[in-house]
Amino acid sequence: MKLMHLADLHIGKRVNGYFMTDDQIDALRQIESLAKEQKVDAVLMAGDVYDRPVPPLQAVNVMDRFLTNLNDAGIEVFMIGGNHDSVVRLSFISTIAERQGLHIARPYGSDGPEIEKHVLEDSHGKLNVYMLPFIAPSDVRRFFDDIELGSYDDAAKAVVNATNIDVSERNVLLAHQLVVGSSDPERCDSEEINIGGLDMINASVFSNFDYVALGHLHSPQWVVRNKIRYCGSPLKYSFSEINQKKSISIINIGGKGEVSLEEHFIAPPHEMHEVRGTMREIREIAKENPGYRDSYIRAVLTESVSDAASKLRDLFPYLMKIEYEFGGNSEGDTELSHERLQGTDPVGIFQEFFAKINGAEMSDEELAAFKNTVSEIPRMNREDDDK
Ligand SMILES: [Mn+2]
Repeated sequence: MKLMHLADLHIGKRVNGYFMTDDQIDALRQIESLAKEQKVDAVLMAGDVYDRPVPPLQAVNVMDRFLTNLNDAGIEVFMIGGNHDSVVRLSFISTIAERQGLHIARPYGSDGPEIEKHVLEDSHGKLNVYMLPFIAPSDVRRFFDDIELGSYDDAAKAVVNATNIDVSERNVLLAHQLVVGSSDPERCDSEEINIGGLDMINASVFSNFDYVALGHLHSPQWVVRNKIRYCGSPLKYSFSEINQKKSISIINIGGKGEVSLEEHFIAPPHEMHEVRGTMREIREIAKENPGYRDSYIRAVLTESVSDAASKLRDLFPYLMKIEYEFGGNSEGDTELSHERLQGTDPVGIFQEFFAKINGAEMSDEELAAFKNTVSEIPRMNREDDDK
């Protein structure tokens, strides 16, 4: 069985004010040709199909075209919603779509506590495809009154345990969560940061699956080699991804436990680069790199320049961002980096912030009120999505 694993398309996304839709149309065309050329049996789309719960019209049209073309080519599609999608909206009409070979995951819990399952078949027998759209503990609690579900890890464990998985058959799961194996994941700025790592799920929760097709992290990477993978986003969605090599993952599944990866590369219509220096140095860089005229550029000026935007735009028509770095006042001082946020709990970070702003520590009462609010956030996020 040949499965193309996609995720984090974020159709309709805007990066630094630029709508990426034309780039996305181009990328999807390349993906489509690759799927046909490689004769994949199915495409797995592991969440963040759109960039927002209510995507713009053009984004919906782009997705409609992509899915129709795959369907015309006889390629089945399995799709789940990510934290950016409205799972409810996405799965509208999924019962009818299913008859066409387009399987869109219903919200978790639509048919009880088990993960939604579909069955494919080839010469090796059955291949079960499980689909788990993005879940927070608050989405699953109602099924597990007797279990304390404090973390995303608890929630995922409960959901997997509630699902009857025949380990003698081949099992594939689509999920959109932060799954962590033995080493630290590679992260970037276009992902949503969840302070304190509350959303972390241990890879061992998914040990009964032969392959887990993940979405959420935008850099292609294995969580567990040949078993659990983030395919990454097909395009770069922030300047922190300049050095990432995006790819398209095609997964070959032979008999039970036989999983291998083919990585394919697509050419983005516009590359992404950073230039840094004085105006004179940047002119030099532009001369040495003619390709930068077609690239998205972040320019970091190390001196004050009058009318910098129009001067830079002459050099780089796709200029996305201008930053200044001089006088020791770099942007890094005011931003919380991934490194600083990792391993610190949200309460601790807020206490630090509160003390800095107010010049005094929080009272016990204020602390209790804040903790209470933090525990409500996952629920509030879900309600936001449903608006
Ligand atoms: Mn994403």
